[in-house]
Amino acid sequence: MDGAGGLSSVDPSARTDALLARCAQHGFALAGVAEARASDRADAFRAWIAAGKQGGMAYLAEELERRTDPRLLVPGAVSVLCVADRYADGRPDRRIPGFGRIARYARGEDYHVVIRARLEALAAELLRAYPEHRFRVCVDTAPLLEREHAERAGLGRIGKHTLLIGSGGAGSWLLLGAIVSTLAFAPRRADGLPVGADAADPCGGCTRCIDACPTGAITPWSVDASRCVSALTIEERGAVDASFAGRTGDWLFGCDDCQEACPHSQPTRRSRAAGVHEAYRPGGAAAMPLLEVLAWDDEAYERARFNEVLRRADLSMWRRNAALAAGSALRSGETPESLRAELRAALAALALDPSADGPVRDAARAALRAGGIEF
Ligand code: B12
Ligand code: SF4
Ligand code: SF4
Repeated sequence: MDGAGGLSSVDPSARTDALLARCAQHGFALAGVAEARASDRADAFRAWIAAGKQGGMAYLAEELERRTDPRLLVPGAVSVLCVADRYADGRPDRRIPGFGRIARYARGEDYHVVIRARLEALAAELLRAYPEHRFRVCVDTAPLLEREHAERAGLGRIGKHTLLIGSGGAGSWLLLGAIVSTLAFAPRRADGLPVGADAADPCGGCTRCIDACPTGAITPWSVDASRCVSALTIEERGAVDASFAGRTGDWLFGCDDCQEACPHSQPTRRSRAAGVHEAYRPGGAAAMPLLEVLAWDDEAYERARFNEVLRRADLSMWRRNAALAAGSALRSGETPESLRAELRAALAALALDPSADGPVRDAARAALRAGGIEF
């Protein structure tokens, strides 16, 4: 690594080559480097906050300046290395009536850990070569607009559903990470286009993700998190507004509807060739029986074969989410009558269960109402 063309080269272009080669060795599907500069769309971000679209995630409004400029996050930052892991190939799920699904990103290992470990190793290597510099690893939780930087680094284009659609047929089944660096690397796009170029607009007149969103959370290039099923089932730890009962589809944890609808994220020969990182191969369940989850107690929750991602939702959230999904099952024409009756009985028992938390009982009542049963 210390050769003239290695990571510690004085030539920014040569060390960028070495850095991107290292990313490939670490198994990242896509990697590129962008100049560290302020967001071109800070106004869109401010408007999003002003409209209350952050929902319960108040932290998103708190560090607005830092979030929209990596040079405020890491003083002296000049470059942002952007990487992506591919975690799914878009193959449709087998849908079983009475089961609630788990979003694909949560079926394997925790990407925060998987991506961070490799980026930390890379940052440590850089720090050994350049002890006077800072290399801040960001995976999801840092105040950084990961998608915009990734777009600049040529990893893909942001679609109307606001997700990054990867270059090279990767679809939007990507998880992102970044290193914000005070050491200069030569800007380099993952898609091979000249720096500063705009890749083709992936959307044109398409509105499939908008039409597919079960709660109407998407307007072009903006997601209202106060309506998004992903936020309602994973981020919201308390009550979910009764109006969402029966409208959250069959999702128990997260939601992939907008991605499943997108023409760029369908399984094709090209997308299959793009490969999926092995850490995200489903280790746990892709779906769970709603009747079981509705009846969980502390012991059953502890026994559940959960990975670290799924454990983030506590027992109360799982039962609440199951109630919401049961409401959708009651409204669905595909639910057999016998199952419908069992779900109704389980929801009614939950609504009256004094040991269940308030948000769980409320969700059970709302689900019954969504299924046309006054309770
Ligand atoms: C908060 C958050 C959420 C929130 C809000 C979602 C959202 N769209 O912002 C909730 C909980 C709903 C959520 C859900 C999901 N998330 Co999330 N989330 C984040 C997080 C932590 C911050 C995002 C943020 O800053 N939002 C604020 C809004 C305003 O930012 P923004 O949409 O990027 O804003 C830009 C656009 O409005 C854009 N814009 C405005 N006008 C225009 C016009 C044009 C033409 C263009 C191109 C852009 C554009 O400019 C703004 C500024 O850049 C990021 C990680 C990170 N630090 O970036 C992960 C992240 C975005 N999430 C991710 C994932 C995987 C998901 C889910 C798929 C999980 C799931 N299956 O349930 C869903 C997808 C929902 C969706 N369609 O967005 C991945 C996305 C990877 C990818 N391929 O893009 C990220 C990057 C995490 C990661 N490290 O991989 N998430
Ligand atoms: S994740 Fe689901 S609820 Fe959220 S924007 Fe996409 S389709 Fe809508
Ligand atoms: S579904 Fe259509 S509009 Fe939505 S992101 Fe994909 S291409 Fe764009």
